[in-house]
Amino acid sequence: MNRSMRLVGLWAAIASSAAAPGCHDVAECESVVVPRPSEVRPLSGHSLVSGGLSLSFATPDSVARPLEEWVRRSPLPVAPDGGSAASAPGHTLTLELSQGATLPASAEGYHLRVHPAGISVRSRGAAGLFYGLQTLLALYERHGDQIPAQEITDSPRFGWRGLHLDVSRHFFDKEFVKKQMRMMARLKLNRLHLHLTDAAGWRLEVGGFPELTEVGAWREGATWREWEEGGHRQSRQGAEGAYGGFFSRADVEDIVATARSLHIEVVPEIEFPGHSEEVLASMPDLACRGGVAGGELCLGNERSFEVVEGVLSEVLRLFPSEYVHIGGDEAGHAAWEACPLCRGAMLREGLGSAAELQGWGVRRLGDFLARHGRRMVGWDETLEGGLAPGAVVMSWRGEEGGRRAAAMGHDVVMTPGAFCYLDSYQDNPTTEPLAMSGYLPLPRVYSYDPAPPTMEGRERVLGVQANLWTEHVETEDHAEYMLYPRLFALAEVAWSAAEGKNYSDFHRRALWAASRARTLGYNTFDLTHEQGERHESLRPDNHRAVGCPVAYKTAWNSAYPAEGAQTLTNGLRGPWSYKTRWQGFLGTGVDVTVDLRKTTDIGEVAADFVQWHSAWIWMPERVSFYVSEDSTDFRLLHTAENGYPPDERRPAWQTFGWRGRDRARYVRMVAEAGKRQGGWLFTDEIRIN
Ligand code: TNX
Repeated sequence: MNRSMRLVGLWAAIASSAAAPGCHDVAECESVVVPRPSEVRPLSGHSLVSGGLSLSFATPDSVARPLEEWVRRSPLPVAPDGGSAASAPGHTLTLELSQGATLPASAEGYHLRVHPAGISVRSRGAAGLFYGLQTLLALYERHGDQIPAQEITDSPRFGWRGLHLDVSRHFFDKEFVKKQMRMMARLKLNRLHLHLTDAAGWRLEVGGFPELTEVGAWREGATWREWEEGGHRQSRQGAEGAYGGFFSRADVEDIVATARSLHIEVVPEIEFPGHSEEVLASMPDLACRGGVAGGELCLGNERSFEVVEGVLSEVLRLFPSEYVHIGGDEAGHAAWEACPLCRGAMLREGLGSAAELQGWGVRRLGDFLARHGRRMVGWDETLEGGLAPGAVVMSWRGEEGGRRAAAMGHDVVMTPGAFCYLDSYQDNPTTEPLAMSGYLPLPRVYSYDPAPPTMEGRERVLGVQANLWTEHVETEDHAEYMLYPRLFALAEVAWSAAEGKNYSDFHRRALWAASRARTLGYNTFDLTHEQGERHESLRPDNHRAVGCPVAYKTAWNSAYPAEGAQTLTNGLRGPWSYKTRWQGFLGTGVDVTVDLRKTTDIGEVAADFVQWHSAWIWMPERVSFYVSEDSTDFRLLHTAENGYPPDERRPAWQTFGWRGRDRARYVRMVAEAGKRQGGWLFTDEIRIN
């Protein structure tokens, strides 16, 4: 069977299996559309699309042609010759550009009418017509040939509805990118932010700088981890064992053309001035001179700006986007501070610190882009060194950067790690594939509000974006597994009004959307088998020490205080995320004593610890429990040795404890940290029974 026959067969199967028996009208049929439309009004009857729709356009040709092409390639049934509108009135699909007063104000909004007399989509803009078609497609896939009559009025909450894809840490080719854009379009997402460059690989062919793709695009180590553990070694195109790849200019043209047809803007990111080891490997003369190693471009060397502006010129030729992202995150300062050229630039420009030096460099690029009619976007660090007024801030280190930027009058895109980082775990971290630190299940993505009513400057929030970093994402299947269904939730956060949010309704629609996605060949996480939050954390544990005072010989770290002195005896055990309920100790181990308030029979003492390698959190080497009558003389009860391998990257939750028979008033726990980087220990709830 050839490919197109297979596809036809597949679509036929979808269309027939989609019709849900017994679902006769909208009031009865639960909507399946993701993201949830603003308003759905049931009408009576059905629209019959069997036999194919005939298309009718009340739009200029330039709008009609791409829409018609999209419809013809879509699963929507179209009469073979396009049909004659006059001969089959009930089978007409009319697309109309209109300024009608009842239409949503946004050119991305639309009005869709499904009626026995025909189907119409009306909008002020081509994008709105396109989104109306996406909704129609979802209805068709759900109901098949008989779509219950209804009217939908819909428009987006935000103009920036984004997905970020890191193609540097692992390279994903243009076919993969186009496939994800097709799903984005179904979800009414309209910005694809491509992280094209980073230390682990440069992914864009640039005229005039062949070394960037001959050297910078290739590394030793097929996976990011091998490269990382091997000491960040760059390779060369064609060298044995070299891993890499890049987009040729033709690839970019293809991606951009596809994006345009799907009403997506591709926002390219060129990392500057940090995360640039691959550039330094390609052009060693751009490194600082002071003998301190770093992954930053030397900002005192004019050649750095010549190269970056040369690269950006190519970027501007290839990407027609309004926005260009210049990175700006996580730049170290040590190399600049030691570098005579950078120090010279600071003196010359009157810059008091390395942060100001970075701000100066970023502003230069911002001016460069503005002169070419584009707007600069940067990660929230770009705010620190003083930012040009028109620049857009992408807030990733929590929401604070975004809030500050908005209050200062900058446009912002919210993409805080705690809600938008799809490289974190979506389910039980002990059984899921290795991911970045953090637990971000579907309900949490869905719960996010990028611009709550209380936010100062909330009108500055352009929108919201999900980020998929790919340090641990090595294959296409894995990337899709991390994206879906969480991207459905993000799409709904970005498109649908915050009022009327309802997770169980969304969950039902997400199950449907995930099953559609699988039929279409996307590898999604299986939501039907979601395990959910750590069970131990779900209900209070009413053990004997609940509410008892705890004396701390070692102080918790102020970054992870949990509930302060109450944390370890509040009856609540920690969840998958180490950021709540768990108390963090840095470099000191843990030495705490629980006062049971009177001498008590005890049969069990236990506490939990976490190991989370990517967050530098380790199991203790050993945990000893002591008892005492007077809190002065302690007798050892038990020492529990750690059995979990310190090098194991898979996160783990382990109980260290003792069972037996004893009597005591004071119970002391001493957890010793190993000699690991940072030496974080995270513990929670000392349970005594
Ligand atoms: C932080 S988000 C980074 C990325 C990493 C990511 C991993 C940002 C601007 N920088 O370089 O890939 O964390 O979650």
